[in-house]
Amino acid sequence: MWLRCTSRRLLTPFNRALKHGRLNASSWSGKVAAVMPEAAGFQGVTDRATLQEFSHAHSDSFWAAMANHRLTWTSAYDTVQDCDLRRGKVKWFVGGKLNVSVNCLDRHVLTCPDRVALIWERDEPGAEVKVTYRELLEMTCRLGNLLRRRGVKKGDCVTIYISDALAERIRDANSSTVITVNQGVRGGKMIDLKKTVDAAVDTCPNVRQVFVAMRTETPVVMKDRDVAMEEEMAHEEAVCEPAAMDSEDVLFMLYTSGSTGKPKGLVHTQAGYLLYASLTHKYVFDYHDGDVFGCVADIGWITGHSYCVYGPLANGATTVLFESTPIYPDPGRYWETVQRLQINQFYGAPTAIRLLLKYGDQWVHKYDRSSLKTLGSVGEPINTEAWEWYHKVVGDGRCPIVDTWWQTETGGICIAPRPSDPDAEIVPGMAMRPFFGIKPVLVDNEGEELTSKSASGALCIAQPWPGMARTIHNNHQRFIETYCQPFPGYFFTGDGASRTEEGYYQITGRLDDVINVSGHRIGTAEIEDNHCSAVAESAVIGYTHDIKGQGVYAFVVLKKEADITEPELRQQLKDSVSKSIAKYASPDYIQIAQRLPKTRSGKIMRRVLRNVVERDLEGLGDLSTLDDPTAVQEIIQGHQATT
Ligand code: 6R9
Repeated sequence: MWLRCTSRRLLTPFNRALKHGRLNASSWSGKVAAVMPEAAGFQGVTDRATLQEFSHAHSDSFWAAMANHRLTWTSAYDTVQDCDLRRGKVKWFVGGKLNVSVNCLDRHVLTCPDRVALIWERDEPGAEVKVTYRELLEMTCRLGNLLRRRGVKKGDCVTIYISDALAERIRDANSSTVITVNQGVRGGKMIDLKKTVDAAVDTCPNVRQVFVAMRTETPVVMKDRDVAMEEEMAHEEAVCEPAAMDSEDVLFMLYTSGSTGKPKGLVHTQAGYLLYASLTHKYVFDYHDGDVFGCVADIGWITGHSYCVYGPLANGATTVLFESTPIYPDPGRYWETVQRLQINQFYGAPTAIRLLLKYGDQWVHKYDRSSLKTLGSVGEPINTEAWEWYHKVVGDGRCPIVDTWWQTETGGICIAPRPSDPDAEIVPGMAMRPFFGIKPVLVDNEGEELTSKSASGALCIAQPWPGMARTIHNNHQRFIETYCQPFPGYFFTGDGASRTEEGYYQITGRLDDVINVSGHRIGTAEIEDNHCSAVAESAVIGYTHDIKGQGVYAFVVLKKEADITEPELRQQLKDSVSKSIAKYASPDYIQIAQRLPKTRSGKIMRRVLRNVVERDLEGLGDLSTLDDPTAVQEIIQGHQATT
C-alpha cells in the first residue's frame, strides 16, 4: 500500500459551520428523503429508477449534492468536474480543499469521541484491540507530527509495506520514507517483514528513513536510517494542524493485484475517492450509525482501503481490521469473530467462502450470527453453490447477499444488488444493478454499443464518476491505452458481462479469459461452472493447439471427502461440459491439483497456469502478489505427469 503523506488536524470554524449545516436534516421528507437524504432536493425524483436517471442526466448536480452533504470542506470547489474520457482526463471538485483525516476522524471526535473507530482483530483470537475515534485521532496526530519532524512534506510519497517486490515499487513511486513492522503475524506464523525491507531499501538510494513499528516482541537490528516508530511517536504532541489538500492531490497509489502483466501503480486522489467510498459504503451495505462493519479483506488490497479504512471511517463507523486467516486457529474463525465483535455487515471473498464450504456447516453453526444484517462478496464471480451456502448456512436465509463488482481502477463498488433499496429483488450470483451515477454499457467487438435490453459484451462505463483512478503513476499513456482507447469515449473495464431483460448485470469474467476453440468463443468461467460434486474448485485455460487453434486445459482441486477414481472424474467432467456447453468445450487435459496459484486477494493467476501449460517458465514474470509461491512448483510437477 502506498500512502501520500498528508498532514492534518482539527476542524476550522468554517468546517464546523459546514458540519452543522450538513446535519440539519429537518427539511428532508418523503420517500426519497427516507431512502437517500442527499437526494431530497432533486426535481422529479420519486424512486430509485428516477434517481438513477437523474444521476446520469444531471451528473454534476447529483455529485455536487453528494459532495456537499457527505464531505467536510476546508474551502469550496468551483467546478464539479472537468473530465474527458477520450483523453484520459479526470478531475473532480476542482479548486476545492479538504483534509481526508479531518473527514475520517476529527468530525466524528466532535460528535462521538468515545465510539470505537476500529477494532484490530489480531491474529490471536480473543486478543482484539479497540481504538476510539479520539484515540485514533491522537495516534494519527502523533504520527503526522513525527513525519513532519522527520522532514516528510506535503506531496512526498511514503511507502507502507505489506507485500513483496518492494524495491521495484519504492523506486517506481520514488518514496523517501518507508513504514513497516518488525514482523508480520498471520495464521500463527511470524513473517520477517523488516528483513525484506532491509534488503529492498539497500537497493533504493532515495530512501532516507524506515519507521519500524513493533508488532511482536522479537527484536530486530536497527540501522542508522531506522526509526523506532512507537517510541518516537510517544514524544510527539497529540495535536497536529491539518493541511488543506487540493481535491486532486494524490491520496494513495496502489499496485493492482497483478493477475495479468506488470503491476500498475493506480493513482487515487482525495475528494472524489473519499466521497465515492463513503457513499457506496453507506448504500450498498445499508450501513447505519452504530453498526460494526467487518470487511475481512487484506488491508493492502483496494477492498481494504475503501471498505476497512476510508468508507467506514468517513461514515463514523466501527470498522474491523482482520489480521488472521479464515482457518486460523480453525475453520470457525470468521463466525467466532462475528459473534465476539457483534459484526453487522460482513464482507469477504468467494475464495474464502468456497474454502470454508469444504469444511462443512458445523463450523458455522457453532457460533451465534444473529448480529449479521448484510453479507457481501467481492473479488470474483461467486458461483451458485458458494452463494447458496453463504446465504442459507452463514446468513440463515435472512441476510441479503450483496455480490459487489468493482476494481482497483473504479475506487469503489460500481455494480451491486440493491443500492438504497433494502427490499429489491436479488438473483443469486448476480451483481445486479449499477450504483448511482454509474452508467454501464455493453459493447461488441467492433466497439458498437449493444442497445437491446438483453445482451452480452465488453463491460464499459459511459460517464466518469468521482471514485475512478486518475492515472497510472509515471505512465499516463498506459492509462489511456488500457482504459480509454479500446472503446473511445468509454472507460473500459477489461471484464465481460451480460444483461437481462430486467436490466440486471452479471459479470462473466476477464475478457482475456476467453478461449477460442475451432472458432467457438467460450468464457473460461462457463466451463468452470460445470463442477461435478467431487470438485471444490477449478481453473480453465486455453493452450495452443495445432488443429483447433486453442485447446481446453482444466485444473481441478478435489473436495476433502471426494471419493472418486481419476478416470471416473475425468469422464464425469467431460460429460458434464459436453452436455451443458458443447463437445468442443470439453477439456483435452484435466490436471488434478492440491491448490491453485492465487493472489492474496484470492484471484486465480491464470497467467501462471498458461505459462506452465505453454512450457514458458522463463516468462512466468512477476509473482510478487502470489499468496503462496510453492503452489507454482506443484502445478509444474503435476503438469509433467498429466501431459
Ligand atoms: C475489488 C477488486 C478487479 C477484478 C474485476 C473482476 C473481478 C471483482 C467481482 C469480480 C465478478 C465480482 N471482480 N469483483 N468479478 N464479480 N463481484 O477485486 O479489485 O483486485 O482490482 O480486481 O476482479 O474481474 O475486473 P481488483
